[in-house]
Amino acid sequence: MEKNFTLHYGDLTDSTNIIRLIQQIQPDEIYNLGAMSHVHVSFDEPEYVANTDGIGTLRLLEAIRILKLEQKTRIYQASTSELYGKVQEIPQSEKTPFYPRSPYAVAKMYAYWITVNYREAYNMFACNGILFNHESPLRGETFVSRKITRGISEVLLGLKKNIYLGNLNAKRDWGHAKDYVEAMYLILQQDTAEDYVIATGVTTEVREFARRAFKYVGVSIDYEGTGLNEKAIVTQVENDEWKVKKGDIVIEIDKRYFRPTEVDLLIGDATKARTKLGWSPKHNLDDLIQNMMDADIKLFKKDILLNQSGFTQNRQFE
Ligand code: F7E
Repeated sequence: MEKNFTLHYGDLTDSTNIIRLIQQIQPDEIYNLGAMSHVHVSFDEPEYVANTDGIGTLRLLEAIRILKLEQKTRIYQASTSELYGKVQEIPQSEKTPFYPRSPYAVAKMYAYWITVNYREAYNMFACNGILFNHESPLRGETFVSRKITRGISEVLLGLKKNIYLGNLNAKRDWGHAKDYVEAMYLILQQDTAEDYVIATGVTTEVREFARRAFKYVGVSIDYEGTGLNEKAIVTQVENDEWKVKKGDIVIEIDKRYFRPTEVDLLIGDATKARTKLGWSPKHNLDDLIQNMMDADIKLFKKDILLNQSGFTQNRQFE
């Protein structure tokens, strides 16, 4: 069988490793998605994040230059809507000024500009994709979308009573990761190296994401109370398979999930990607929620079956 995929050990904090790998592989394209990407966690390990997410990008760019691969190897830098932080403009486009609000975003800001600088200084094909939140069933368990779809699945199946969340007011422009990887690929296939915003142009509150995810599985909720006392309460259940009933409290607030500085509102303007790349998302938020809910319900049903047959697994992440 022909082998078309090889894994290598790599570490963005180790220049020697990066240089040796690139020398060995002689890649046509590099997609730098490597990062400590959890915004809240970045407040706890800011130096590590600066090293990996910021200087890590520099190490890749330098490796290409040291190896004289500037004219062969194209590089995509995973930039982020977190750069807009305390937004200076609505919606956010390639021209909107940055105002990062976390050690993660500050590190990514360095990575953004060093990518631009190497493109201009050394004529490298180096591009930033400024991607807004993109999710899928593969999303890490601690990001809010997955925390909600996993949490709801556990609640429905009677594995836990409720979900603890932080700031329900935050608004995000959520897309499906499947669409976004296509955009990354297209960015590196162009004649000229440029930076692009990739977004759906629709923004939704965390509160509404959770409401829609419950709704998809036939459970209606209402929110009551404000601030730390806000709760989501079940008002109707249309599927008697689920172990929830009217009056159950299914979402509560825990202040430890709030960030020292928050990004309140993100909504992207992907006009440039639409016009120049011919890119537009094929999936909307409801498609994404359905895909994630279906996958997580299946996952926990499988866990229950495994547990019943004597296997134990621990999926308790937050
Ligand atoms: O939070 C709020 C939270 O952690 C979204 C990363 O991939 O996308 C991601 O960054 C919002 C925030 O993603 C909880 O305060 C409420 O306002 O899912 P998230 P993020 O911070 O937007 C960008 C594009 C990246 O580049 C990042 O690498 O949801 N929120 N309650 C919560 N967030 C979490 N994690 N957990 C909660 O309980």
